[in-house]
Amino acid sequence: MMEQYKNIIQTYHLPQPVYVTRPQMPSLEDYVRKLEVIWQTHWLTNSGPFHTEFEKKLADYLGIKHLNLFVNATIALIVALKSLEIGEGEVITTPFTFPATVHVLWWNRLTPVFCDIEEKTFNIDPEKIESLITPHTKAILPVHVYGNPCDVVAIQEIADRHSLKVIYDAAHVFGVKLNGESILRYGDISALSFHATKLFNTIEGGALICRNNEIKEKIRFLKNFGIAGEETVIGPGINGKMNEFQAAFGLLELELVEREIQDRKRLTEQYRQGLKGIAGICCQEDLPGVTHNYGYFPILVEPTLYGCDRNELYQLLKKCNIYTRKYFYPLCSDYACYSGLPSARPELLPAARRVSSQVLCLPLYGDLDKDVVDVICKVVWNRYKIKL
Ligand code: T4K
Repeated sequence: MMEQYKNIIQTYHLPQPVYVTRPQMPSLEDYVRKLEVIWQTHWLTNSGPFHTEFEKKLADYLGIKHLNLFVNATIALIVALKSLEIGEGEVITTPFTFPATVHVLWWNRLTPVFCDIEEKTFNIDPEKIESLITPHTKAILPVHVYGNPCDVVAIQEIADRHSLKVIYDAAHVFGVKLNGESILRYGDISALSFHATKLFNTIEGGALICRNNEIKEKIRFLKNFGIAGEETVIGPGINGKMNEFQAAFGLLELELVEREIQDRKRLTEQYRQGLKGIAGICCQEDLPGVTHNYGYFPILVEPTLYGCDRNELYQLLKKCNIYTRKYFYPLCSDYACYSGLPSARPELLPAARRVSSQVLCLPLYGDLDKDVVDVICKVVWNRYKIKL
């Protein structure tokens, strides 16, 4: 297969590997200054001074009120479901996501019910939700995939009609706004991820955003073993705390994130321009009313128009030292642990199947060289020209 690509590989092979992302990091000097404070105080975790400062500054930056920091988004989502006391039953979610979204249901003894997605945003399709609701349905768990907001209004209307909770997997929407307001204001709870591969990172990390102080307090106990005082445990909890090293990192990242978003925006525009006119390569556009964060750059590869399928393009780019990712392939509904569920039947999820088989996330991060973006676009173009 690669024989016909010899010329492309020879011309465009990059000397250094380029990965789908590269974490933004503060300057080492700045971080060392924070570490010196930790070395003086010996306060390493359990709501230390950096944790307190970061929690407040982060909530201010995001324009929301009630926020709890977490060690990562997965534990945060497990706690979110516990905090709403929805008990056992079914939760409607998307198969087009990272495994964590669905696994947190398993940890809560809840059964996932997979709903198909919208072709345009790759998010759960509100028009398909209602027919999946049964007397056992407890909640909806949508994901704002790649930072594109779900149809939050339609989802809330359905939830209200059927008295369901809404928990957003908001791992990708750091800083995203809808009509000038944070997207994190929607739903009962939203969970952010600050994993190293995210636009905004604290090495590992996450946060829950909820609607009121009562739930915020409940979450605070749940993430700290249920401890309310030296001699008081008010219920079963877990250890979901963010430590001081993560919080200190996060404080410095907050100063850099606006610049990171602007750099990614510029590169996104360059990609869109560079790939324009290639039949069978489809890029996502900005959505009306949305302030995007440019966390990912996904394309869809339609094989009959483009001339080869997504997997072949992935391999070709890899030969050029360009490591793209198939986020999210396979679908969660195809994992052995979930494929036996009635809602996992392939014919019920046609849009998710198509997107999952065609999607490819191209490298995107603030200090990605614009010449590299140019090379990536040229590889995609040159593969297309073989077909012409
Ligand atoms: N919900 C959704 C919708 C999510 O996308 C995620 C996480 C979660 C929930 C759970 O959040 P957390 O519990 O993690 O907070 C990565 C991340 O590990 C994962 O956090 C993320 N989603 C997912 C989309 O991407 P992998 O398996 O692709 O990671 P990995 O290690 O292959 O990294 C990708 C590339 O990034 C590497 O090829 C090189 C680069 N990289 C990675 C790391 C870790 C670096 O340059 N430096 C690094 O330190 O899952």
